[in-house]
Amino acid sequence: MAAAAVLTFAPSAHAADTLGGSAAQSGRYFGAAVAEQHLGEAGYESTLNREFSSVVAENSMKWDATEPAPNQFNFSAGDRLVAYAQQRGKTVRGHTLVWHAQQPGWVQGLTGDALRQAMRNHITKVAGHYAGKIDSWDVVNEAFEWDGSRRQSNLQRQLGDGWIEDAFRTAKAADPKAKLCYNDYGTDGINAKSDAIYRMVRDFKARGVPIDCVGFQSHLDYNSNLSTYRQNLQRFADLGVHVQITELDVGGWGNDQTNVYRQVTQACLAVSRCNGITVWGVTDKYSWRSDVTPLLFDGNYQKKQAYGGVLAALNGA
Ligand code: 9MR
Repeated sequence: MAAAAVLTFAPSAHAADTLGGSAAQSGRYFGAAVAEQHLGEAGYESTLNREFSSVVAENSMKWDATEPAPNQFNFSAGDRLVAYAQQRGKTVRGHTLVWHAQQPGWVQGLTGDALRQAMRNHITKVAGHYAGKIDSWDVVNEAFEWDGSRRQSNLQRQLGDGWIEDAFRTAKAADPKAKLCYNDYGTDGINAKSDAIYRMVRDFKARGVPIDCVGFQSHLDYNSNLSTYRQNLQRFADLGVHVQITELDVGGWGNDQTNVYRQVTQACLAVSRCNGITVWGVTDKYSWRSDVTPLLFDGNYQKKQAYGGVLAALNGA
């Protein structure tokens, strides 16, 4: 009889000293949104390479970028990022297959079945192109309003409630291995919007619609109230999906952001199915909210105070 294999892990002498390394201690990733045009800038690349274990394209995998004309695909920028990540052992999130914003003009004019076929073809071709290379896909992005109703996008108006389910089933067929996520903002606690998404995910799980994860964008401010943030993550996790913090940034408006960054990190660590955190950019200077300096590195790639708070939280302090 073979002896039971005993795996021993050398206890780490000291806590890890990068975001990615520290998150890995609990099996999680710590990622950043990347705009490929900044690759090549020394500080950008060295910070990305040192600190982050996952990347997501800030814009280049969106519909307008990948399918500028009907059934004509351009994967060049996305491919560059995927190759960059693979060469450095980083995982890739895919963002995003279907969204009401950043649709190419030709999609905005489609109605009825033509829009349905265009959506399915887009998902099939894009998820198919990257199949096997994406850890998690944001299949559908931002389909709900604050009050929990469906956003009245062209997809919703033309296709009715079933379009989200249709998108997930199509993505599953195109890339059976990726985790398939629903992603949204304003879901930073228990509220009407997160309630509605919760009901959708519960219904999908009950009916076998393929959904594996929910992304919580978490575009926050230094004084955001996060009193039900962890509880909200946990209730989704309890449905049997992974939860991920997907676009974290914290507007500082001149104030220290450590407290909110720390709370978000600790909430993810407290939920076993929260398997990763992504911040929405590497440096304040290229952030979509650069005026409120919301990221962990300043414009000179210096670590901000909040960086220390996140690192300490990841290391269990
Ligand atoms: O950061 C992105 C910015 O560069 C784009 O101009 C913008 C276009 O809509 O999208 C930003 O990213 C968004 C993300 O794709 C979805 N959630 C909200 C993000 C911030 O607007």
